[in-house]
Amino acid sequence: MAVTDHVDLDTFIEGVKRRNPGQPEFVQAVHEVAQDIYEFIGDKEQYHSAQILRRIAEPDRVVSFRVCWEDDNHNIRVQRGWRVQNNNAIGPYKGGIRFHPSVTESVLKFLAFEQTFKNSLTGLPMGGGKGGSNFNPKGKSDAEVMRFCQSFMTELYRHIGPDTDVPAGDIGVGGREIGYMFGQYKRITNRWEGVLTGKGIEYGGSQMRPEATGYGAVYFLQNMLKHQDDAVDGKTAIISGSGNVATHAAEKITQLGGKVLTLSDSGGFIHDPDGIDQDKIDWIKHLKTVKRGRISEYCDEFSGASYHEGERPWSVKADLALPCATQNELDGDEAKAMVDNGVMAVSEGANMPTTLEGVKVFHDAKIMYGPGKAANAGGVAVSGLEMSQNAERISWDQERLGNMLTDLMEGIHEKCVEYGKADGGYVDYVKGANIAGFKKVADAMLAYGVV
Ligand code: NDP
Ligand code: 2IT
Repeated sequence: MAVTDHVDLDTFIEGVKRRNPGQPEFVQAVHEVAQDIYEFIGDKEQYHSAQILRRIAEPDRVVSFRVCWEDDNHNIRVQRGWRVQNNNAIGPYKGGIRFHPSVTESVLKFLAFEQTFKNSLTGLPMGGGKGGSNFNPKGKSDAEVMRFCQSFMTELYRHIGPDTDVPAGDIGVGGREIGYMFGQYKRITNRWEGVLTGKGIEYGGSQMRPEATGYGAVYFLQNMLKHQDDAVDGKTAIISGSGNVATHAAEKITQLGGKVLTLSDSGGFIHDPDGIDQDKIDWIKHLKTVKRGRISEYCDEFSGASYHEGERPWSVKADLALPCATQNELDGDEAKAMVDNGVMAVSEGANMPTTLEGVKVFHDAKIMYGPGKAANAGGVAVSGLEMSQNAERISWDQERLGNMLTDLMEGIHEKCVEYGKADGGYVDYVKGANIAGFKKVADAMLAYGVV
């Protein structure tokens, strides 16, 4: 293979920007990874000459399609759907589906890119993908959501399959939506197969999948603290979001003896100085998944709590922080306020919730900072186990899956420490996750030659 001229990091990023105009989230995610990968590949000529990073940062394919559906008032509505298949070097494309009005091709490309590294870190054979639509499920009836999901799957089904691409849930896609989409796939193909994960227990879902991302983010936090001879017990935590990931993160923090002070949604955050205990978490789960209400309603139910409209929870003083809502929900100024307030560890349940400036603040302050691609990998890891159970046509019990999840998160933490340890006991978890995730994918790509 010919030795190519190495482009430097700045030139590489300029190229990414030029090739992806109007896609800031995608450029941001590639930038964050490229900084560490450039350092790692340094003089390793094989990665340069095979253009590995350039190839991982160019999705294998992006499928975009029209999704028509009829609302309850008989209006015909038109949405856009996508599936980004980023890389399948180490396994079938794997990653969630997001339904949210903010979904764009840029958002899904960043998520599919991140997913490639995250899935590699789990050690399971899964490539990276992501899909979704700008459909807004808020305020829609069950029947409308069903018709939308069926229409979405009527196009998506031809691009996916249990050995090709296995989607799952993400923002706006939970058990209800997975049920509608799986039902439509089965109906069109006449095949019952593990084509989606996050399914209901009655039809091939895995124990622990609903809990896995939030619990996993807390296990990652626990591992970071343990590495510094510390623990969750007795500490306070600020958490954003109030969906699947946030409520399960809150549950595990509480179980480990921590006190959760905040949760949020896109309208604002609630602050409960008495702590959001298990009864309150159960009430929120019901509010969000059954009543489909707003987090502000918490203050009508529980006295002593306050609602802060249009604000994010990062100004509340606490020991631990878990951003579990969405991308770029924590900026440089907020990160600085957190560090000044004494936050000692951050574990990201969401994908890329911290801006590049925020990451730099955490890094410079040398606090424990677990990036999403490592800290929230428990969800997709249990999805991988759901795929294995479906392929074998068996179901493992909750205890077994619970143990597998804790082991997987410990393994991911170890890999981050291996590649991210620095002087004075500090661990750069971003660097560790990026390099460990990259290496496996890159070496598989080298084995395939130029494909
Ligand atoms: P849910 O739809 O269950 O919950 C999303 C939560 O985030 C809601 O509280 C929502 O508030 C809030 N939110 C969404 N968009 C915004 C926004 N633009 N600004 C402020 N708040 C917002 O999704 P999940 O809990 O599944 O996902 C949360 C995060 O975790 C995402 O980043 C997702 O990619 C990531 N993740 C999820 C995994 C999973 O297994 N589900 C796995 C790994 C990562 P509102 O109700 O107002 O919309
Ligand atoms: O971001 C993620 O890792 C997810 N939304 C879960 C993906 C999956 O395939 O379970």
